[in-house]
Amino acid sequence: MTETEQTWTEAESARYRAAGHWQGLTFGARLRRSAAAHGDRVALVDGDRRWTYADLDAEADRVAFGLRGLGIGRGDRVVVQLPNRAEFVLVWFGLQRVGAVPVHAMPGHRRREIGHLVRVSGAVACVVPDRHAGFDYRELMRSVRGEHGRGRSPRVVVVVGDPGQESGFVSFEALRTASSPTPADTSPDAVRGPGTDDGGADPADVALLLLSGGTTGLPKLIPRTHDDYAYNARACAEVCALDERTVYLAVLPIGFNFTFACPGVLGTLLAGGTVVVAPDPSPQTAFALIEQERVTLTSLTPPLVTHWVNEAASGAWDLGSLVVVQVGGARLPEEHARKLGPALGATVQQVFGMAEGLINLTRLDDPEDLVCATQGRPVSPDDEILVVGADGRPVPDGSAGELLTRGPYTLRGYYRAEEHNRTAFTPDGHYRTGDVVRRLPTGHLVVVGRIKDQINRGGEKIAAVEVEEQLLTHPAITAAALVGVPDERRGERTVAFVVCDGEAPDAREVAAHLRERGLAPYKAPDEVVQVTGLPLTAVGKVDKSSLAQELLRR
Ligand code: J2J
Repeated sequence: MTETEQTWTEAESARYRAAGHWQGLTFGARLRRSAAAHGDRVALVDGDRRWTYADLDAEADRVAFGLRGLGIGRGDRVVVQLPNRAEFVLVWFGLQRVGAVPVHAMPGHRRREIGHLVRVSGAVACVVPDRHAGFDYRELMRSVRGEHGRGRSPRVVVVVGDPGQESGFVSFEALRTASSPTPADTSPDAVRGPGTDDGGADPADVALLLLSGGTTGLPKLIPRTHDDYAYNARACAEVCALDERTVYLAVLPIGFNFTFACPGVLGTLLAGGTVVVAPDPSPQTAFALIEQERVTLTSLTPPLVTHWVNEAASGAWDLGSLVVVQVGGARLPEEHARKLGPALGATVQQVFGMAEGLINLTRLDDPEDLVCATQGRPVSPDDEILVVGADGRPVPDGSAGELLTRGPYTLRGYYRAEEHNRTAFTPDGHYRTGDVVRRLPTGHLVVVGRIKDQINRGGEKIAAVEVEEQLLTHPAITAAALVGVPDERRGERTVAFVVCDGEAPDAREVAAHLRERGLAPYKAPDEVVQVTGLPLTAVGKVDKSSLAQELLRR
């Protein structure tokens, strides 16, 4: 790994290789193998468009050819901000084929987040749709490039759809067709030279950068290597018993680690199954696809569960193909877990995961009580788990403490974040998750709380500090604290407690201000409450729990 200072030790790497976790294959090479093994099987479905494994492999070559023509190659970072469309997968494997590194952005991200991702990663290009959900991503890219001044970074913007007239903007269609390699070029002998599968990438290289939920002012980037990320996907695929007959429906944003690799898109493709992309997460859209494509596996966040249960109760849909429904990203209330399986006629699996690595899954044959009341156990026998008290010492099983972890697919350092890394990890390399858990004798974990200053709004993570800093840029606000309070639908909603000169702006005005500042809309507080001062703890920090309690009392 070249881009992070902190990585696994030689001894650990050797151990993970010897155990067969790290297989020494890049994603570009894996796609080539899949095409050889499953050529005629359907790999990807988007509406009435379908790609076999052979098609996907050939498409990756075409995209790679176009990327090389733009001067994009090994180690180059490229921000990919695409909604749930097949193009996400085509672009992703095209990038892998030249050894470039996709940076997974979310469709909801705006100028502030994308600008930050471009700056930190040093991205040479971004890939966006023209428009999606009423928003023009070309405008976004123009303002990101504007902010970066004369360097016009990123240099290239690839647009799925109409690129418009801006210089440096090219259409995805032009990229993949401009000068397709001739059949002679793609014959096995001509193409299979060194580096033609993956631009010469090393399996220990960073293959992609994921975005952390964040606890600081700006989100951190998570480096994932070919070896570790493929293991992440394979280990989850094994627990979920994926095979060639698996049909996975991508309902949540496709760039989300859960959807992409737990086992998700990658796990399914590595097993020879079929990935179907859902353009939106509504049960109507998803159920129609489940019927039509005979979907066997999908994944949801808790807020979607109630909608799905209600729609299934209409009896209008044939969901008989569904075998497993995963739920994760935020705590699933036990009552909802108990209803979901019978409502959909499928096995429920709880998923407690993180883009940083560690994935916990309930097992398909776990007794109902474990499935409904725990968040699963680690997928790898080499995941190391510590549950520690405030003194950093392990607490007895059954007691609550902070979850620390290290293992074959958990990061050892954020990307270009040396200072943050000093506190985010223990000296012996355990990642401090900030989650408070209890461990049962079976090894299953129950998430009981959180010590990180992050709000989990139905699976969407919001770093309180990031929003507070932006709130302070409002002319009327002199002090601010963002707090998560219990919410029926999302688990938590955000309340901004503000101290103001004069009258406080209302939630709508605050949202408009934050939008103006370029912040993703989902980070705007659900509620704004004016207070005369913020209560402090004994050590002088804002006492957020007393603010939340005060609100509940009112
Ligand atoms: C409670 N909190 C949970 C759960 C995640 C699979 C599933 C989820 C994510 C994800 C992911 C939770 N109950 N079941 O990447 O691959 C909270 C914890 C955790 C944080 C990670 C995956 N599942 N959480 O949500 O990186 O606080 O990943 O540390 O977005 O979500 O957030 P994120």
